[in-house]
Amino acid sequence: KKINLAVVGATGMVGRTFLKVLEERDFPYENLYLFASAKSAGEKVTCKGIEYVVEELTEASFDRDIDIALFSAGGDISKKFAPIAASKGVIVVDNSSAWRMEKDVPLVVPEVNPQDIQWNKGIIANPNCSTIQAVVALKPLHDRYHIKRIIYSTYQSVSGTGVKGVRDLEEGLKGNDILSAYPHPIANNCLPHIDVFLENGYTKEEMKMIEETKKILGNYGLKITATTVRVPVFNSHSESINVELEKPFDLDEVREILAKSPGVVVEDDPSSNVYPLARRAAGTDAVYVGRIRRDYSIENGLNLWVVADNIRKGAATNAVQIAEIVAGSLKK
Ligand code: 11C
Repeated sequence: KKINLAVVGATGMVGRTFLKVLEERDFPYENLYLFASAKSAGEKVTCKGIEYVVEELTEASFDRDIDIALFSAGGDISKKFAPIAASKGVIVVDNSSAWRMEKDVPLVVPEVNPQDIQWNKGIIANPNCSTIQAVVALKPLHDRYHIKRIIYSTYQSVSGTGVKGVRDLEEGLKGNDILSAYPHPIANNCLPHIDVFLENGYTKEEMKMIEETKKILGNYGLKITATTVRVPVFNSHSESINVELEKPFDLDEVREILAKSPGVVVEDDPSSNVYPLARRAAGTDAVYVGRIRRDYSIENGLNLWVVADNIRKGAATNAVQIAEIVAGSLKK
């Protein structure tokens, strides 16, 4: 069954990756409509060998027969246009943070909580990139051993900031420290500062990881803390994840469980220098897990190193996977 699909924010970094992923996965759409701001309207982009002209997003954009819309045009656009689209019968898969914590909006990672898609009321939220890769790795362990506490420490690439972050690093590596994306040079630096600082001393990125993890795992009693750091890497976020499990575990069994889990690739052979690497994860859709070892400082403590491409699995691919499930459930 073919459906009509729209992409909002089609010319942005995630938007272009949507088109690449739709093509790679041969998403079964009949018609594709591409929208962006007035500034980008008129640009031509290609998907599945067909050239499309990007249209300006307006309130009338969804008056056509559109079944699903992938949004990645920032929180303000989503706040305004996702309800308009939903009111016209479109199911929105929104990559911004605008709707994620709303009670009647499912927050979905298909490998973790696909069942939550069912109770959508027209908007389904795609989680933050750093949360997505973490929960893909943690969910199978939560199911088997039950997680009590999580400590996230992240090493996040500049593509998470968008084109400005990428340019700041490119220029910085040439010795030209422009500060268009960050308050300090990113080249040869680590900034313990992603998104804005909140009153509690955490950054918004840290609180997103904490709150989104609880919602996706459906466990608001989980104890979680996070430190998120921007590092001079172009693509892929890396995360050190320390977890305290309720039940005792066997390390070989942990490796086996992870290796069998959908979306996970275990790369864990330290004696041969094999562990997940940002450069190798870039351009792929898997969540790589390695450095699997005990935390001897507590009972049932476990350490993991988790890496994934933040623009693909962390954004575009995850949204397209959600859209595939929605498309499968739509009847015309
Ligand atoms: C970053 N995680 O790496 C952010 C980007 O809420 O979708 C994605 C922000 C979001 O800077």
